[in-house]
Amino acid sequence: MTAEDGFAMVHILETGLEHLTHTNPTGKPAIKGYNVINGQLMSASDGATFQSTNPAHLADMLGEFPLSTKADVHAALKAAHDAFPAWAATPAPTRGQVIGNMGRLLMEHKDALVALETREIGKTLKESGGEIQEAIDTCLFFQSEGRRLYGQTVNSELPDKELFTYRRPLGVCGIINACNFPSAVPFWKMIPAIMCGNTCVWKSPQDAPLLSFALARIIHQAGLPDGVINLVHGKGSGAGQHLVDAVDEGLVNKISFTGSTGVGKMIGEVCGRNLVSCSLELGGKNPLVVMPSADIDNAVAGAYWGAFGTAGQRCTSLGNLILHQDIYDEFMGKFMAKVKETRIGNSLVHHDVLYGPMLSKKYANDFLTGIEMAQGSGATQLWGNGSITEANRPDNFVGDPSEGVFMWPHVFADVTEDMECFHEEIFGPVVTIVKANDFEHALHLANASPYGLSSAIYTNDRLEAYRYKTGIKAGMTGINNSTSGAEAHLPFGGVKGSGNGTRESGIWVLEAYSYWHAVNDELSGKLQLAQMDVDEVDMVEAEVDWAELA
Ligand code: UN1
Repeated sequence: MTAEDGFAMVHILETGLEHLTHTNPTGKPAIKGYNVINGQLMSASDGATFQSTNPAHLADMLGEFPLSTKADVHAALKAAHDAFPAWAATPAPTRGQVIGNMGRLLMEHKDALVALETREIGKTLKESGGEIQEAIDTCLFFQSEGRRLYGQTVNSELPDKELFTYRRPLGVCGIINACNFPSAVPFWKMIPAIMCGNTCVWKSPQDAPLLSFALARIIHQAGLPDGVINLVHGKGSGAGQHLVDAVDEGLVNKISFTGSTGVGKMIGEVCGRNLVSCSLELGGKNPLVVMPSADIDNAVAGAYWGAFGTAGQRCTSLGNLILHQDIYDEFMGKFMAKVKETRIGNSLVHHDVLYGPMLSKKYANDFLTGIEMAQGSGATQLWGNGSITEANRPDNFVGDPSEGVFMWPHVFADVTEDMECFHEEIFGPVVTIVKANDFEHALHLANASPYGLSSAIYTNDRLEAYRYKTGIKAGMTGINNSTSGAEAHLPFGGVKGSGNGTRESGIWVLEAYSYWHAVNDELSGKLQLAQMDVDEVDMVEAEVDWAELA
């Protein structure tokens, strides 16, 4: 917190937004963003900041945000720690009421939040709308969970004794999410976390700090007590790393992370050596199989959306498209016709595009490195030409490509299991296509990558669908559907390289943010020993003389 900063130490609800003296070509304001620690607006302890820019229009700067230091992250952890006892003791239905208020406030501000999300990360307005709605649905689902959050009554093996189970909160949760789902995913994590009575330190994604700041304001307006959710901005190796390091210092009881498999493994190691629970939602190389009995037009539509929707920047995006050899030519004819017609551009200006820019320059650079890797693998590049520029633009690009970071859709065919591009996720608009000889081969290929997040099959043969469903190793499977499209009340997560088996969403996520507390109440007024302490308890039937009944 800087002394010269007038806004530092002002409560989040006591002030409006502070505009920077910066002129954007779009005419939209740039704002001064803050960390939110114990309900107070705070700058970084050393005053350092970073900027958020619109990836569809790089000259459009959304605002400046604190580049949080270790001291800032520790201040946020202290606030979360201090707020924990009172929040954990707040009745669950009351916690649910606050969460319900959040959902209703999000509805009220939905249009503005949708436009803001699209301005900050470039996702189409339609998809931003779906994502904000997912955050709302998550709030509405967990509002009523406040009236359940059930434990159990369990029969005792001893008389005059009762057994119970209770869900208890874990404590302070560190929340780290990626910028591709900057509203739904932090809500997937934090809403069940606070429902269970935990408090949070939320590290916003470096490419979506303004939306995160807006969401933090709204959740406080909904009546969330100070310190229950604390927001710190920064870059991954800074604030995010300080939060993970705090696990080693005993200051964090849970980490929930969505991001790359490499970072997820590092977090898993730190949490593992401290016996701290972690939820890890990581990468994917999601397979989609098309069999001869499939409705080919429907399969083309699902594969096209899975590969290129959100510019391929979902962990559930289609990776390996596995086509049965008998329908290969027909499928590819229809698929490539769609790929070549893809409308790309700035969704704030052109509403009918399939996808917009990459999430940021960093994602653009990483994607181009991935494309080079695919080219080096020896696959056949059927379509795509890297970055879109004025001199290198596909037919249906709309607008001025030099304004943002836009990519061609890419298609690589003749991919085989021994190639690096078969195994490695390339985050962006690209699909790798593999030919399968028969169902067994297709299933083998679908299981052959190191990941196990989402998966799909198009078939009208019910036995084939059943064999795929039972034979695939993945956290999620679509039958005659695309690889993406999570729902707020269904468990989301992966196996193998895609995660550590924890789940988000629905009732299942409660396991990730609570522990079971078993309580026994001995009413007999004496020491009764359980069966494990004595040879036998009084459960044995008395000896009956069956002969007397004869
Ligand atoms: C979906 O498309 O099913 O980061 C949602 C991601 C996921 C959300 C995907 N956590 O892409």
